Amino acid sequence: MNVSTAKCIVRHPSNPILTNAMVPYESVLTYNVGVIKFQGKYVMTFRNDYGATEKDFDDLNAGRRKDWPSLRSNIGLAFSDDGIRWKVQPKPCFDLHDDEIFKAYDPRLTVIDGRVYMCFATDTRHGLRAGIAVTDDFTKFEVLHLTVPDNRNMVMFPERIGGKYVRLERPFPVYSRGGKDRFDIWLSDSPDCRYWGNSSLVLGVEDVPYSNDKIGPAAPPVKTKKGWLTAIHAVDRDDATRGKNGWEAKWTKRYTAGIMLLDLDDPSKVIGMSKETLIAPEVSYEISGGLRNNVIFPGGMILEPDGMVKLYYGASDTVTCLATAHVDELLALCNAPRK
Ligand code: BMA
Repeated sequence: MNVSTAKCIVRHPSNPILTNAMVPYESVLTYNVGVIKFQGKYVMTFRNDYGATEKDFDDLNAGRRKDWPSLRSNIGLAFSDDGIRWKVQPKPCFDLHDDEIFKAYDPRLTVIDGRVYMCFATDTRHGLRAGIAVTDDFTKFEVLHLTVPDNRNMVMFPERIGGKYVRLERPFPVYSRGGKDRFDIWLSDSPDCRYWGNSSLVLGVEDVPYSNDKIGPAAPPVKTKKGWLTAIHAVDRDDATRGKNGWEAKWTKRYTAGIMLLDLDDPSKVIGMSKETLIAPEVSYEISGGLRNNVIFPGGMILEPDGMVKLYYGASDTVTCLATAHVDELLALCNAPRK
């Protein structure tokens, strides 16, 4: 499968914009972020993996150790004045673990009615559950909701639609989809952000020409005149020719980013979608030197007043990067109908 990055995408020259060297507490991987503009600043929450070093993985690869280093995760917080240069705060802002929940990770941020909602994934004893927490100050978080397993990659729309909170999500159906990854994007709504229902299918993996495995929501949607513009991630897998690529023993998947447009009034309706990838792994920090090379995992998208879009993504499950494009070019890629 040939994939490439759309011509309108510009990778920022300062990439990677977040690395573990910028984190003042234990950290080995800093990736998969949520980003918002809030109270005059850019705010980022990021997945911070710790509990092992690059040397542990080198030792594993060289046969000097046998066991996979046990990585733990918490969620870090960073602020920025320009969305490019980030200052990581002295402590992680969110850490969920108890007898049932092992960890929370992959945070995505959305501001709704002046409050900050953070969607996240959790690994638990009884499966993977997606959660939603709300905060006003990034210090105190109230967990409003956790799905039943298995669900992940949840993102919220930045305003209520038809009076309801709305989210995109990615459940993991197994039995009815052949017992392997054939995972799709769904939408649900809620009157209060705690009880969710009215679920409907938005996009099936078979509708995405550059995926042969699974898809998922990536960054929370941004509102444009033509519709809700939102990034997705898509996986293509090649077990026959891909082997070790990164610190892991075997990594045969590739994660790319795509872009689609949803109807403003009925966001379960896809009204435009690029048939080609938006960002494919191509440059050094995306294709080499990481935990799992060839992973582009967007989690934050900001539409600036001048029409430029900032897209933040995890690269190689190791660092965080920024790419930009003009909103009109992204809409053109979606072949948006004229309104
Ligand atoms: C997904 C999640 C992400 C990760 C991606 C690529 O299933 O675990 O956190 O970035 O795989 O490894």
